[in-house]
Amino acid sequence: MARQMTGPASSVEPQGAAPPGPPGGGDHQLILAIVQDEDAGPVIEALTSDGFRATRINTVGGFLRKGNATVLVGVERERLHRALLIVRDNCETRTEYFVPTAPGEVGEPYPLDPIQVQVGGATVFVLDCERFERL
Ligand code: 2BA
Repeated sequence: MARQMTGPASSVEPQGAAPPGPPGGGDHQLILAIVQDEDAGPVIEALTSDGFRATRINTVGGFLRKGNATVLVGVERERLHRALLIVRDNCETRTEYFVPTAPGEVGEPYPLDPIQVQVGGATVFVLDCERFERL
């Protein structure tokens, strides 16, 4: 099951004891964090300095069509909170502008007024890991 976390810092506060893992004994979770390009380096550096392993995939946002980064972090359940704090603390909210277009009379699209959007900090999904192995 995926849990999306955006917005307030309280989202990453511990909610009591860690919930039990899924049947079958999976004790790992997979964090899938979509971050802005500018934040990806600091996020990965901070994670690895704290003993986490992380993978960066260069991705593109569907709305702005701008490059961003998806950071995958496999974590033991009891270290999930720490990893989420690191992601949150290394991602900024930034203002971007999106210029929509409308079809023109001669086929050439023409630009409309720019739309301002707030991007980030991070869009985070946490998935239960059915199985984790290093082969
Ligand atoms: P984009 O899809 O390029 O979206 C960039 C920002 O544009 C979003 O920031 C949001 O502020 C705005 N935006 C997105 N879709 C919109 C819409 N239909 N109408 C108006 N404004 C819209 P964030 O929410 O911080 O998202 C940053 C990036 O995270 C997204 O880049 C996308 O790559 C990813 N993302 C966000 N929510 C997602 C979701 N539910 N599933 C998968 N990826 C998601």
